[in-house]
Amino acid sequence: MKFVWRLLPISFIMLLSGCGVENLSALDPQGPVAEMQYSLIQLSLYIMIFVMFIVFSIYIFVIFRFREKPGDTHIPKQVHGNRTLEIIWTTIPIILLLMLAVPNVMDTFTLADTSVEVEDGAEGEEIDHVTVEVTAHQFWWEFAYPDHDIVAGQEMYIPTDTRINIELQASDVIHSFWVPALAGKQDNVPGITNDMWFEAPEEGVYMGKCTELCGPSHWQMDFKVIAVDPDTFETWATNMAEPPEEITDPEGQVAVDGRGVFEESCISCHAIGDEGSPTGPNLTNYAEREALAGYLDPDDENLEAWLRDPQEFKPGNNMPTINHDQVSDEEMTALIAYLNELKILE
Ligand code: HEC
Ligand SMILES: [Cu+2]
Repeated sequence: MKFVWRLLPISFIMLLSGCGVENLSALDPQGPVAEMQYSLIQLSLYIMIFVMFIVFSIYIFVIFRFREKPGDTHIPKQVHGNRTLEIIWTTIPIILLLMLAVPNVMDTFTLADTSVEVEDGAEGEEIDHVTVEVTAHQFWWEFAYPDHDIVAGQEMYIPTDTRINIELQASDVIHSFWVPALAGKQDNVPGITNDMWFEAPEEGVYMGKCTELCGPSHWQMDFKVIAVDPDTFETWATNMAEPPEEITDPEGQVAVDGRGVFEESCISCHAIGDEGSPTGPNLTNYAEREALAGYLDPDDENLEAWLRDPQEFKPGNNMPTINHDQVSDEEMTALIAYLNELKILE
């Protein structure tokens, strides 16, 4: 029995932290924005615990101290209209609210400030930054980098220790952008641009989610933020703009055939580099994806199953079924070999 009691707080912590999934926790903050938000959560939590402690102590004390005893007809002294008490219990909440309000308002301004000029003496100095325009679609994410003139799908590469200014947009319905370990959520609203920023101090994969119910496949609208060192980021950005042309696979010819299939059936919706349409996710670095369609293991089997029947995996998404009349089994093998060649790093 004792053992069960000991498990209770542990299971509670696991519930709070999203069952221990790495990097999907606001309680393991990474970078200045998440840390600021976490410390605000802590501040209000501690103030609440303090208030609860005082109130419950008085409550329990009063229950025992002033309960009716046998034969007791005495009515306790009434305090209605007692000025000293009124002043005390008005002042204490005011102080507590100020303790909450001052850091909250100050941090709110810091968090809302996506300008890149820091006042340093008389001359404004520019913060090292990257701007990313995040457009949410049913049910995938588009990341455009206006300074680099590139567009990426599903996975947002960022340099470490650099301010990432985010401009949130949506193409269809309201979505919400949330990378719990890096920053609080903010909505993607059609026709409106919402700003936010964050910084990732460490290299790694940070999981992201859409947190606004946006349709039947809302729950699979996952994405990743991949933080790499600034040099790798520059290589990535350069190669995204001009992906390597040559196919290195020993079975190169198959992949070359696959490129033909791609140009016939897919390029009307998917771009490689800047060639093709932005209707679907950009596939320039498809073979480096952590996940297929946001949440599937990106192996050949899943890829083929996805292409043959995308609705099976994400009901209501906008990728059409690729049937056998359009792409034969042989062409499918070639197409998959080509997609597996789409690497731009290393
Ligand atoms: C009519 C437009 C359209 C056509 C044609 C199309 N796709 Fe797609 N594709 C999409 C859309 C939209 C998505 C995003 C689906 C989602 O996740 O909601 C997608 C998703 C994908 C994904 C998953 C992307 C990722 O980042 O995980 C792959 C891979 C893919 N398509 C490959 C292909 C291939 C290969 C072809 C050609 C045989 C093709 N698509 C044809 C629109 C299209
Ligand atoms: Cu969504």
